[in-house]
Amino acid sequence: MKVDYEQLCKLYDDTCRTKNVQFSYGTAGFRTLAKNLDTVMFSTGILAVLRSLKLQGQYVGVMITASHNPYQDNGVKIVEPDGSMLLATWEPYAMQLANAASFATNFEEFRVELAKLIEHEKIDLNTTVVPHIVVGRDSRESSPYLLRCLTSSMASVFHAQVLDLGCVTTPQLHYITDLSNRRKLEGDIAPVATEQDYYSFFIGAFNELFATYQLEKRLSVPKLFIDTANGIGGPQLKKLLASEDWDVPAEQVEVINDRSDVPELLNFECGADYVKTNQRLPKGLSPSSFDSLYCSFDGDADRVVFYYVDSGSKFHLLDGDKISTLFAKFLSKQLELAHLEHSLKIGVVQTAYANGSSTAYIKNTLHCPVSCTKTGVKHLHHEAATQYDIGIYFEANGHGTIIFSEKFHRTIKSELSKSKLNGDTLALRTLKCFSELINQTVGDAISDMLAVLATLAILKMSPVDWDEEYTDLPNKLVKCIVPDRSIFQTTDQERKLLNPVGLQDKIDLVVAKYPMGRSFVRASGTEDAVRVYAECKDSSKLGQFCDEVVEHVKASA
Ligand code: G16
Repeated sequence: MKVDYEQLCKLYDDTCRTKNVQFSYGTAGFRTLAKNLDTVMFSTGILAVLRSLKLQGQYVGVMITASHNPYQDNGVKIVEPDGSMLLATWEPYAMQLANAASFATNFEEFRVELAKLIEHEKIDLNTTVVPHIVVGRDSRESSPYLLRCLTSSMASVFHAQVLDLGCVTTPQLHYITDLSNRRKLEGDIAPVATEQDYYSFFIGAFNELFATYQLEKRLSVPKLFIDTANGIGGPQLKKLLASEDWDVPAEQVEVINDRSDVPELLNFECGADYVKTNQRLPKGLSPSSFDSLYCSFDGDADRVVFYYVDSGSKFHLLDGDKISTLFAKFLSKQLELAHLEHSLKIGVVQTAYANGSSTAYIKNTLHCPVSCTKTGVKHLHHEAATQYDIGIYFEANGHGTIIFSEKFHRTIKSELSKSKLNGDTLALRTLKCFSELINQTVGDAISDMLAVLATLAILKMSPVDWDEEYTDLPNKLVKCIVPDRSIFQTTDQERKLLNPVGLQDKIDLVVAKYPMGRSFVRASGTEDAVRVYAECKDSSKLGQFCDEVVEHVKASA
């Protein structure tokens, strides 16, 4: 490959307008005001190409999104060839390269830093390998311009082949990256993966699960309302609902907050983050129908939370904890029915935000192991994939999926071949279908929603039955704006503060006053804020409890 440095220099000068800003690769990649992202996009495009070269030209994904953030923000993250998040050891490179572009006074200085990275990773630029990149973006107004900053050097300087998916959800980008690589392995003539593959695959798995139980293709609730946060989830979900193979009656599903064409409406008083944080209905919904089920996606459709309203007009949230407990209950039972409970290990992964009641329910009622990791699906995903054969992970905010191990697939295949001779295969077939219905690459609002709907239908559970499995402790999440959030450093999976010194002791004293009290403080990795979480037994004391912690945070900041 002949790298055209003259061209790279020109693009650097034209593109990198944001200078002398320190960038960090946070919970979900780079994320900040869209107008400050040109430089980061430029460097991230180069890094994605280097990652692909390092991996012998496999497809590497890049998604332009700021997910739940307000419409003025944007962001970017890199996806590994298997659809997982960028390898942790490459995150520092992403930062180094972005900051080199930001602080360099000329192209030569940037080129020196780039050369160091190439040498450090022993990437051979004199290769015949062609880098392959898949790019996608959510519905934000700033995304087309940022896409140009991102991709400008890919083909013209590094001779990369770029597959531009246009507007897609984040999980679609992850899924298509993974599928493109699997197809590439099968031979060069294999067609590149498309959005249509995504719809066909997940609808197919949903239909098969219903067929396995000989269930009529109807939802178990009279109606499902889906709030798509005025983001990219709206149009993409509608494509799924319009697919030939989707045959749930149209009158059972209504998509609301689907104005992805009005940029300012994105995540505004709607969507998963709004509903979870405020514990109330989103804009556009009134509690008209008490036997309906509702759900909300976030701006790029990688999170989902459910809810319903009871006959007394009370709002009930069925968040990520409730989703993971529903799946844990269902899949544990299937393992038992298949007599595999001793050979395959099922477990749940949570973060500090998980409601204390959910953790107790998983341990004491379901008798499943529970792990706790830091916030950020990359941490949960890793734990789920390495510790369990069925690793269920959900953040309370609705971001999660289930990872099925190689051993799981081998075991199910072999048991299914044996049981053909012995008769009852229902539980085995259920486990197999479920492992296909759940997006294996990343948390996915659409796939998670289908899996919840199928589970409720099979178990014949209403939203009330689901909710009544355990009762959440009253809880509150507050965003606290401080001058410098980087001083808030944590330990113990973010459950305790190390810095500012002395603040944790003050929080502990507050917590001790409230029965079943728990509180923690951490800096957000996606917004310029510190998050304060509190839960306790008595809902009438919760506000005061949270306020006391917030006061200490503000005084220490
Ligand atoms: C991202 C991450 C999630 C995380 C959330 C909030 O979600 O993918 O794992 O829970 O940010 O993170 P923080 O509290 O650090 O701001 P999304 O949906 O915004 O991509």
